[in-house]
Amino acid sequence: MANVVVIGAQWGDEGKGKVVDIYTEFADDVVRYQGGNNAGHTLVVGDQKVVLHLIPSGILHDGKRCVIGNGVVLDPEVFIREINNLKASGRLQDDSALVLSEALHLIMPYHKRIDIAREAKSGSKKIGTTGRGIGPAYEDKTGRRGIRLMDLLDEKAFTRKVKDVLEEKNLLLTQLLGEKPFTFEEIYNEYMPYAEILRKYAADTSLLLHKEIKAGKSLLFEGAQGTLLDVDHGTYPYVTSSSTCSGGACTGSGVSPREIHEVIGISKAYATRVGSGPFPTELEDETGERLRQVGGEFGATTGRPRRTGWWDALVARYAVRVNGLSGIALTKLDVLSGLETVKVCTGYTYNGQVLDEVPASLEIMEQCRPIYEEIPGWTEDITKARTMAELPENARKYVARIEELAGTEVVMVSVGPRRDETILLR
Ligand code: 2SA
Ligand code: GDP
Ligand code: MG
Repeated sequence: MANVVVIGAQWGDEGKGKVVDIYTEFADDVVRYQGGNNAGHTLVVGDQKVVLHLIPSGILHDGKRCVIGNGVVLDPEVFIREINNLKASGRLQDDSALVLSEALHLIMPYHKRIDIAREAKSGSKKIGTTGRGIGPAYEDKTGRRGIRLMDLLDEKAFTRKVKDVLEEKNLLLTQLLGEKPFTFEEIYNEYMPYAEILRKYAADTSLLLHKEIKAGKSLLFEGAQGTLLDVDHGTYPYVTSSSTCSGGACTGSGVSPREIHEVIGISKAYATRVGSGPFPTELEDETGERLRQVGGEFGATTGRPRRTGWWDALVARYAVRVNGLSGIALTKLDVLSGLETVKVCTGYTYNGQVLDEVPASLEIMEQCRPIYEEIPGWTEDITKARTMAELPENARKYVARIEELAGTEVVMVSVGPRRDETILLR
């Protein structure tokens, strides 16, 4: 019985989907607590590839409950599409396996239009968002004008609240962004039918999780995106709008920090980033292209090619610190097979100085240059290794060096996309 938070220790897409899938075996409830359908997990179950954006991957396991907490922003259209797809493939036969917080905020049609229009207008200052309306939905949440699931379930409240915000949204859309406005009727006609589908999934999920804990059940918190994309701790403003770090698991679910026992960070054996923002170890050469092709580094949501680079110890130590990582799951080690040498970044140079911590200032981080240590590579295919002893010596040395530089234990090494292509160390 342990409650575990799994988070991305870099810029997202570390392979959280696969690792969460493995940990799900030991959990009773899987909880998402931040983000929305900007996330994308690709899972390989048997020979089938499953991509999920909103619903926790725990839904692929029988007997697990999946909870979407208050900290998530939910696009009802996408949610309904995911449940329909799951049902069509014979899953989610029991609707009580999926629960939505009635306090979560909804992504509204104007959020998506604003997100896309702002990005189109921002030229070189583009954040590179996923265009799913995530930022504008969180703005309304903190601005106290969001529409929550409980509002959608109460026709009068929904009507009043949407009418209240629409005037301002339409001014923004038409006057500043040069876009079409929305009529109240078009939103009402689209969203009211959603209410009837969503009603059976809605509950007070903080209370439900509290009761699960009291009953001795184990919870698994599934993070989306990664530490450096956190709105507080990431490379602001090149971040997403939610709390992707471990602290977000508590605020985004209504579970107390005293109930969390483990925090596992997922770190890829190299690094990737989607969208704009500083990335000191980025490779814009053949090696970077090789990592992208061999690692299949293309966004699960938008299909965008991901930027690629070497593993960065400063980023790892930062993730250990702000999340309180009790262990690291190192993924995609197999992607490095065949490289003559592998590099890890052990420091940055900035203005003639050596830095050994991620700088708080974006302007400084943008000018940082990496200091590398070279480690000899290996040529063997490692996807069949199930113990450390089965790895080539240089791959073992690489993992040991990462453990040393990050300052926390490596608890799992992933050597392929499949569930069984894993070395479990704890
Ligand atoms: P947004 O849409 O407001 O959250 O975008 C803000 C920044 O956050 C980044 N971001 C992501 N980075 C990596 N992976 C993400 N999810 C998808 C996936 C990515 C995709 O899991 O594969 O398919 O494009 C994700 N979501 C948001 C984004 O690139 C912006 O830099
Ligand atoms: P997430 O957002 O962190 O869940 O990651 P994504 O699903 O967006 O991207 C990770 C991709 O890497 C997926 O296509 C996985 O199937 C794949 N993957 C996960 N672990 C491994 C691994 O150890 N080796 C290889 N080659 N692929 C992996
Ligand atoms: Mg992803």
